[in-house]
Amino acid sequence: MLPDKKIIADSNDRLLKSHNQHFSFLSGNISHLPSILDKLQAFQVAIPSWALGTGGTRFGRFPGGGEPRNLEEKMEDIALLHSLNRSSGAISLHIPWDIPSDYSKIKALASDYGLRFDAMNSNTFQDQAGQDLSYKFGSMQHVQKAIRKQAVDHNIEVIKYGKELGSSSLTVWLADGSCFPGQLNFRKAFQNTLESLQMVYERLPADWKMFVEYKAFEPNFYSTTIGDWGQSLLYTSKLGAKAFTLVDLGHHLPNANIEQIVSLLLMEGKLGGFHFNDSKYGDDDLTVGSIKPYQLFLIFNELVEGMDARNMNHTKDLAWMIDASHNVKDPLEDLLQSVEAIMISYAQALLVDKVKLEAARMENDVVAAQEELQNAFRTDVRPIVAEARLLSGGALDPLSIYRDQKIRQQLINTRGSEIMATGL
Ligand code: RM4
Ligand code: MN
Ligand code: MN
Repeated sequence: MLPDKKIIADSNDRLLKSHNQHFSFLSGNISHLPSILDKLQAFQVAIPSWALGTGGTRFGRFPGGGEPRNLEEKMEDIALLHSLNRSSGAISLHIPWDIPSDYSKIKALASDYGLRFDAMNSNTFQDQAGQDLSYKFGSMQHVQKAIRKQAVDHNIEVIKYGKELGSSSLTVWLADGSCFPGQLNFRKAFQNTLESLQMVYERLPADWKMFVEYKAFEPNFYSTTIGDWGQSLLYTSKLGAKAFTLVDLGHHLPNANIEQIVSLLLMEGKLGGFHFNDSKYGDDDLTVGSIKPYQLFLIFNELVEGMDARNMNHTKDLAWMIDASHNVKDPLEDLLQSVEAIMISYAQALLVDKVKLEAARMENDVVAAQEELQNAFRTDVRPIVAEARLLSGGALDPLSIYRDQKIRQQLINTRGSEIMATGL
């Protein structure tokens, strides 16, 4: 289903004149444009294997047809996105939703498509068919050792799959916590979880990283055992140098200052992974940039600043993943929009004049500091992002090709309209 190179080239030809006008209008004023374009071209964000199907809520799920029937077809969908935007060249697998059956076949397919295996995700928030013990009252925190061991063993198995595929990181997100006061001894829950994480950490290959993701609430509504960045940082500090905190945008209480959180985690060398989505209320998993684009820009500004302060490589030194759901949109269109929003915010963050901003701060010139950030945010950088795509062999307008080629209909024709992809 990958669009022919000629289709992309023809579409670009049609749009080129107008694109060039917009791009040259912008480019005259930006001195470090070549470096921005290089960074945009290098930047890749992983697509999780569960995001290719129509998501759902706990009330219902309305599959849109043509969903991938297996891991191979999920990879085909990501390759399709990547061929259009050249920025989604990685896949993040969720186990057991997407256990690879034939490693060499899956690896060969990934290399054909130019995809990398990013972080592996374990799942101890659901019970699977045939599973011995239930996670109803938690997994790594559980009062029963046998259940904790089952969760640990599962994570060790996930590492094994990842090693076979060439991944080099494990993301642990736990739904563990309590729904009612009195249900849990917080200290024991923490200690059990730490001990379980340590058992997994011991089995981490030397060149691997482990990401500990936090979330404020849901599915537990009174306490979450890894509920915020402070708790995650406690675990990752105690675990060791290969353990890092993972920030998921939707996992905070309303109005949390996420940009400050990422800044401090980077300062400590403890930010390892980042999940993109957007939300109005909680873990809504809406399209990136659809609700609070200014916040996304402010976060990106701190990410860039904090990574530069530590000489980190923007592309390789953090694991970037989209973590969103698609209840009412075609998932592939939604993912194209998400990647575009990420690239826009990243480009805007690269526009900020750090020297001027710092000078304004030193003078306590609050107005100048705000102006510097908002000048960048209010610049329409879409022609820069499109130029980077063009230079990488992608499409000037990915979404229009997807629509003009009626790709969803083609997918329905080959895969059928009744399929529900594995995932949430
Ligand atoms: C959780 C969390 C994890 C994701 C699962 C599916 O809310 O964000 O990162 O893997 O959802
Ligand atoms: Mn997440
Ligand atoms: Mn989430």
